[in-house]
Amino acid sequence: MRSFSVCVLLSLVVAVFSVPLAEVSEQDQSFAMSYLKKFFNLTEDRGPSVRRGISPLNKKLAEMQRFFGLQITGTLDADTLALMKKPRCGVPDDTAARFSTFGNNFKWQKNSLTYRIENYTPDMSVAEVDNSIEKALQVWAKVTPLRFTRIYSGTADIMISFGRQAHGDFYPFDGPGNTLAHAFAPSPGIGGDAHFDEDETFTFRSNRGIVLFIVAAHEFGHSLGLSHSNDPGALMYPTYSYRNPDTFVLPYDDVKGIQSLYGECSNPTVVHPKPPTTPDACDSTMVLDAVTTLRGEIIFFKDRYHFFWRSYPQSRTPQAILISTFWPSAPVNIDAAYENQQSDRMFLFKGRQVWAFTGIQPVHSYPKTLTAFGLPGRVKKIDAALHDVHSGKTLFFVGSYYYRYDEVRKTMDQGYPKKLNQFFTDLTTNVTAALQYKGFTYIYSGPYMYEYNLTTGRLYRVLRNSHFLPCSNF
Ligand SMILES: *[C@@H]1O[C@H](CO)[C@@H](O)[C@H](O)[C@H]1NC(C)=O
Ligand SMILES: *[C@@H]1O[C@H](CO)[C@@H](O)[C@H](O)[C@H]1NC(C)=O
Ligand SMILES: *[C@@H]1O[C@H](CO)[C@@H](O)[C@H](O)[C@H]1NC(C)=O
Ligand SMILES: [Ca+2]
Ligand SMILES: [Zn+2]
Ligand SMILES: [Zn+2]
Repeated sequence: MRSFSVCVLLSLVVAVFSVPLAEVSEQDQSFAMSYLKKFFNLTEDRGPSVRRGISPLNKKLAEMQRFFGLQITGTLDADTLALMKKPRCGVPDDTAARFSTFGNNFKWQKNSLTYRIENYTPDMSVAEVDNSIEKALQVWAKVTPLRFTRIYSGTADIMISFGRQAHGDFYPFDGPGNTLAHAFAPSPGIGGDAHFDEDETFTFRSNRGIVLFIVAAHEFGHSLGLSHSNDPGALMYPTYSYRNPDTFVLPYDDVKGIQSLYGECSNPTVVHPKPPTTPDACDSTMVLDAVTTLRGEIIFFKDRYHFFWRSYPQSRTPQAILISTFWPSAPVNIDAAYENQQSDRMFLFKGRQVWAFTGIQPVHSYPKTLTAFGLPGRVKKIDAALHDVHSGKTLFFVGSYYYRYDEVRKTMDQGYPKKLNQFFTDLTTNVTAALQYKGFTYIYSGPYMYEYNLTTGRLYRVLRNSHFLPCSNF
């Protein structure tokens, strides 16, 4: 069983901004049970923990919550259920941290491997499928001595096929949603093979379906001997997220994982882009891209990721989540963000464009240009934005100036831009992010955050960027 891996993608319903469940429906209960049986080895037998009053179910829930960085309650709360319903791969989650492998017994004993595409999905053109598969294998070849040769007949090391329901092994697919694909770890016979569920809608690069390249690259990770990582930025993370295939670079954690099995690239003269690492929310030197409230929570943006601050009674380690997990159409490396609570919209800015979302739903007619949004044409990008609930005005920070926008009249206020240090005294560098929370105004500049009263301009405190996060480093 350890050599076998299944990729399951549960329906794309994501309940992000959820409240604790008042009661869990019977359906959700049994859904959670089968999830834990499948991925966390929940067994029916009555172990010694039952006598101590902790049910195996609560223990497994806690184990799962620890793996995903959720608050460890040991109960089926809303966040836990939402995560269970997210698209994911079906390999049981090894509770070891970061990358893990199936062990040295499950790796190829050669560096030259063959693959064969046995059939095609009608969702995409033949050329698109060929390209997706080839590119997905090259993801791994680029960082290892592994080389892949395509064959058109006979048995390849990696046999690739599309099928629905029962398709010739003991692991039938399940119709649209849920199981997406599965792959078998290195071994003779079925080992290395990857099967894709024909009942899914695969796409070449659109975020409106399942990007075949991303799923194939993840599956081939299993075909080569990797199991799951709990690094949320890793390709081998259990849940599926849309990623742009044109800019995809294998993350650092996966590079370390595959190189632990096969060693480094044998051709080091080829320069590859630096593998992305996942930012640590508690790094005291981190400069955030943007910060905003969203329905009572605070979201911090950094690179391709966001972190949440939630009003939990208990603290937990903040976990980086890919921006695309919740907002597939949103940009990465954003400039600024703010929330207008009255219209229930979150705005994200990058370059000359602005995107709008209600919760996780994109707002029609966006993205817009900054000019269409009401900013003067000379503004090429903004550094930060914050919405003042009290006055209903939004402040835009641009270099050493700031603008004030009237959300009702949809125009900039007269007399702006103003010099930043005329009002926000003590700010010596440009603003990197801004936030209003519980009446206080927070201006982020580099790794610091300045706490102001927006009525009086009085500076109260200078704090670390991680002030709102449950970090123990300040
Ligand atoms: C699953 O749990 C059973 C019973 O607790 C145990 O015997 C078995 O080794 C576990 N399997 C894995 C793969 O951890
Ligand atoms: C601050 O903003 C101004 C205007 O956009 C720019 O010229 C300057 O380089 C920025 N300074 C820093 C330290 O980023
Ligand atoms: C800001 O200053 C005004 C005027 O002194 C005061 O009424 C208000 O309570 C202050 N706001 C905060 C958040 O302390
Ligand atoms: Ca399916
Ligand atoms: Zn997987
Ligand atoms: Zn199969």
